[in-house]
Amino acid sequence: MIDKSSRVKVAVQKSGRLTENSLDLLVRCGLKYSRGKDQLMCYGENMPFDVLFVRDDDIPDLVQQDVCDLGIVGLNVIEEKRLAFEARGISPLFELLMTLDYGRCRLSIAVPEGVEYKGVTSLRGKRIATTYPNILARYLREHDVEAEIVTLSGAVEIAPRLGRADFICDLVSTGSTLAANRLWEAETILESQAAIIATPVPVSPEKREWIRRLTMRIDGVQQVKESKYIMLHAPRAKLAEIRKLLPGSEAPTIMPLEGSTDKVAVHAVCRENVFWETLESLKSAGASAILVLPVEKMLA
Ligand code: PRT
Ligand code: ZN
Repeated sequence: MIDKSSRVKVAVQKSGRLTENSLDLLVRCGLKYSRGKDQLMCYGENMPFDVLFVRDDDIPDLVQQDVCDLGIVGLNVIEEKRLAFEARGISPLFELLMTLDYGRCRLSIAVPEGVEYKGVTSLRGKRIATTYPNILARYLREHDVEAEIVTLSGAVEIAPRLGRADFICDLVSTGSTLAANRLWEAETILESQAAIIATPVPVSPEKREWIRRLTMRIDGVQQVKESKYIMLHAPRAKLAEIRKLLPGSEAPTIMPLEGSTDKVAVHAVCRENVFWETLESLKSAGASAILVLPVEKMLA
């Protein structure tokens, strides 16, 4: 019988933009899991972590109410809920543990083509449609602008065409949805990415230790993602030039090549992505037998 109270419950978006990356991250941190029959939970087989699948908007509430110990969700949702909880005088609030390197987008105010806009003051007395009323209200307050916030649950981008609002405030990543709806991005009010939040209720020492280990592993996973291991042969005379071309690398290992006096082997960990252009520059500088390998794990 598994003791459920010592297991860390993590809320993850059931099906959406954050689902695949979040599960992938947990797997990279070493979690092996089996999916429950109802598909609502995953049970960790080798680590005491269980995953609960829910709508992203419910994640801050589940963590705040200590139903889940951790939750993975966008900063946009976290911030909106935090402001709503604060307005209701709820404390202590869930804790932001760390940000993650995916789910990037921004919450922006957008203006319909042909509508005059001369900066934030143009919003004065106008209607702005959004699904983020609290973040928008804070922004307007900070800019000393009074406007009417029209809170919608979705399809914000069509509100101006339907005559329900003058402007909108919505998430943007590539900007193509705005363009398709003949809107342009005027102000960014929040930069967002996925993040982990933790329950405001103190957890047992065992759980705390597992949460610490998870965040350490996530740090490691995020560091190696861009890292590459480069191996190449270099003419001794060109070594200085070639070393300068290796992106984000510390001191490389330099080894003699059997039967060659003028060439050496160079091995280096590069902490930035290695593009084709870099390989071409290395080759032009005299490097040969260039090999780029992914780094699987790293513990500094
Ligand atoms: O069903 P559930 O409620 O769980 O999912 P959801 O539909 O509310 O959320 P989902 O899956 O769309 O997004 C989950 C999270 O991903 C968001 O809360 C953000 O943190 C993050 N994210 C990153 C985005 C985007 N990029 C994004 N582009 N969320 C939404 N969008 C939408 C945006 O609202 C707009 O409609 O995509 C459209 C704009 O995209 P571009 O590329 O055309 O600019
Ligand atoms: Zn949602």
